Amino acid sequence: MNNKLFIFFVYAIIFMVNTVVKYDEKSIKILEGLDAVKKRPGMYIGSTDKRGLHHLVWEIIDNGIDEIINGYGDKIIVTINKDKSITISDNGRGLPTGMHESGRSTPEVIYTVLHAGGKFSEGGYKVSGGLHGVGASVVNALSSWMEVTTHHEGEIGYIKFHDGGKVETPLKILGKTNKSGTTVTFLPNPEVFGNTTFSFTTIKERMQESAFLLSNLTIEVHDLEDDKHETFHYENGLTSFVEYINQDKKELHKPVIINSKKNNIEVDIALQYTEGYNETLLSFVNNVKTIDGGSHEVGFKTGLTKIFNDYAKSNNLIKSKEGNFDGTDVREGLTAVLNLRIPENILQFEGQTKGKLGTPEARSVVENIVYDHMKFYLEENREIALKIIEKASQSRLAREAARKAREEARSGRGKKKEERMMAGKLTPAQTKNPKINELFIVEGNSAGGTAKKSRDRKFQAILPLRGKIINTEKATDNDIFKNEEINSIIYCIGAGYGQEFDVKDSNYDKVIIMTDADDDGAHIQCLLLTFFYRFMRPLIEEGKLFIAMPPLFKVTTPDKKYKYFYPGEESEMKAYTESRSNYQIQRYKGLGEMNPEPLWETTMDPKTRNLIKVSINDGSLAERRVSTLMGDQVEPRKEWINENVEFSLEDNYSIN
Ligand code: 1YM
Repeated sequence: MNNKLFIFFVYAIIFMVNTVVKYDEKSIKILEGLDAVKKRPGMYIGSTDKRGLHHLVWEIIDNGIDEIINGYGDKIIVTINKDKSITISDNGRGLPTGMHESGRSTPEVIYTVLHAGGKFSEGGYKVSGGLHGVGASVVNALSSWMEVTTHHEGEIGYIKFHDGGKVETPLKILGKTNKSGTTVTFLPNPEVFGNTTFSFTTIKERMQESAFLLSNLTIEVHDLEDDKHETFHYENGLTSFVEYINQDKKELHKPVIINSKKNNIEVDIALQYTEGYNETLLSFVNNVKTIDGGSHEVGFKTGLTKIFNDYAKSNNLIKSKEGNFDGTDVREGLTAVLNLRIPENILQFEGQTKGKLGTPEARSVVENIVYDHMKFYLEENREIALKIIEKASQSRLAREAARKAREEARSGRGKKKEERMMAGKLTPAQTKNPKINELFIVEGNSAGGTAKKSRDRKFQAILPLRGKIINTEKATDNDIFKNEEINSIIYCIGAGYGQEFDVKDSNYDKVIIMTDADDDGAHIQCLLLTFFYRFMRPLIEEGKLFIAMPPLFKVTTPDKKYKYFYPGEESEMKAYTESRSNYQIQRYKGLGEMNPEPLWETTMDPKTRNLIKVSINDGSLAERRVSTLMGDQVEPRKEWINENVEFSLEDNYSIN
């Protein structure tokens, strides 16, 4: 070999070694990045429960939706597969298949480098705010395997990963195509997620919401395991959204549409008043739901309150001695959806889950737009204006009457005989400490009797309910407040109800619903939850409403050892009994049949009991769910129950 050739070889080897070393360093870094995700999944996706599991799906879907928002493509398909994996595809441009400067293919980089978001091209579109945009690589890191297929500029590219992001098949070109788009399939790692079953309902509801917000988008959702399919497409966007929320209610007018732009903030609003009393306000910013509201909602409320007061005054509809409408008066029966587009440079999300808009400008922008638009609308539509003002006046009257009644009840004056009787059913706690006291609402007198014997009388009060309480979703206010059981509850809690409810006045730190572990008990729970949701919602929002979990079985062995089993633990009990030769099973048919000690130990003793905290994950869904489950129409209820009720106990009872 001549010298030149030798030197060339030496250089070639040095070059190769260098490249390999660099490549390895990079790959180690990448794996370290993904390892961090595996070690602390919660930091990246919030949690590893059902919510976290679905977060993976939103992450991938959001990438597809971003592509469509940018004007590429108009369709997303989500398919839950039989093997528990999930496939998401869009018909956008497809992922580029070229090599990245690191020597890896672009799809490999997107799916293995943490925070490879921010997209590729300069001036590319904005990544959605909130929890989103943590990157497709996080999903890969938490998956047993993931496959990505891209149809891009005439070529089909394919890459596969396994074990949380290790490349199994590097990007290869499978052939030619005249389509474009991206398809991603992944199987969540069962070691990370306790439960890896995707919920068709959860996905479907979220996709429907996206379809309402993006009127050119079509979304299909399929569940191949249960053979369920839905397609969403709403040309009328937010208008359809509001009509959908109000579908079981009586509306006062056609939805009002507001679309305007100020200081670079684009505001879309649809609103519609109904004959009912509930307020539903939903808001989104850059297509991300702002569950905890924020400056835009504040602006919306202020603008609305101002315009109705100004309109009523200038049209002599408020007498000066009557005082102004407050916000809740002008929002009674209102359904409104806000959707804002805010440029990235002034976009701020706040709060623990980043569900609250911080951007201060949004407040005045929305307030002014709402004020101006509604002023024009009310002047143009006098009849509708009068109907809404009438409703607000009624609300103000009711509010004032309730306030007076509450003041009287507090001062003990005007306490009626019936009220004293109702309170007579209550077995109060010995001390009166609202910071620690607990109220057990118990089904039936016999269960009430056991509960009375079981309780710690110092701080636990027992209120037995005689029969089933009235369905507050279906009944008129008049019937509701004639109902004795409802009155007892309101009276015992002592903090008012409805708009006048003030959680600070509650006599109890915890209100605990304690029913039998059977169908009847579940029904009573439902009725009580509906009541609390409608009339004492802050009690739920403040985390003060609970459901007790009495056991269903007690298994005792000859050595006098025993163990309790709860609804849904049938298989655990089977395993327990099968591992023992001699045992006795006791089935509790109801709380009334239990002895005081076991009831105390399993269900009432704060040290040993398990309580389910009732929470509202998502206001609009809760609203729809309560309407569906407790309202007039039978069909939607049947459908929902058939689709969703597994008749087993879940660890978190949330209205979501
Ligand atoms: C089913 C999931 O990811 N679609 C998708 C993603 C991307 C592009 C197109 C795209 C973007 C750009 C140029 C650009 C990208 N996402 C990322 C990242 N669907 C799905 N469709 N060409 C194609 O922004 O300039 C990078 S490209 F990093 F955000 F994941």
